[in-house]
Amino acid sequence: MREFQPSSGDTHSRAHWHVPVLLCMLVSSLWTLHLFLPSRAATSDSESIGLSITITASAGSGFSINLIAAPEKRVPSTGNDDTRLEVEVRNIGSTTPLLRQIVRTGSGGTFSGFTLTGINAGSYDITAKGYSHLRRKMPGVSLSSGTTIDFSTGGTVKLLCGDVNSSSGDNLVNGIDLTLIINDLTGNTERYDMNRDTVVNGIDLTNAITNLTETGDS
Ligand SMILES: [Ca+2]
Ligand SMILES: [Ca+2]
Repeated sequence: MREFQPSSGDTHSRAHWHVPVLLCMLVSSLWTLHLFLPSRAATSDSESIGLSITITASAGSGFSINLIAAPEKRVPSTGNDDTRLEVEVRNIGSTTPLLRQIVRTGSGGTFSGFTLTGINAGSYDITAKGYSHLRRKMPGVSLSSGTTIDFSTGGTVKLLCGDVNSSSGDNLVNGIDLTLIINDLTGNTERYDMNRDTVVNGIDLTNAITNLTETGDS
């Protein structure tokens, strides 16, 4: 028997058959790569996204001023002016505070180093309200580092007493305030002790009645 040997013609025929098949496989692979790989344009777009610059307007870093406020009816009338003082800084003509802060003034009615955080030096309305007193506003004052704001105008103007309701008062003296004082007669609640002689009595009630229906600056 003769063992089968491929002729040279068979070899040529098989190679001839393989060429188009390999070409088809190559085209198919390239097409698959095109579908699943991101296009060049898409890659460029991705690279351009994510580069942004944020510019934030900077608020003032703040500065400190000094305050003077004198509550009325204190006995003695000097060296007895300490109070819980609520201070607001506002844009001129506005009643919305840019800053509200409560401080405790000393016996001379002064507070040094009141810091206006986040506010630039300039002109503002500034208000002060005592713990038992109506608000006083100093309109359009120039504030900068070291400024002293004297709510007593050299000791000639005092904060009116008698507003003792709610946490900070309602800036009005009326029957609600009088009732609170009456209910503490013979007591020693600091807020009802208008003259600050450590006892709440008829003198404190009379001081509040003097200002009945008075309202403070808005
Ligand atoms: Ca009141
Ligand atoms: Ca008293």
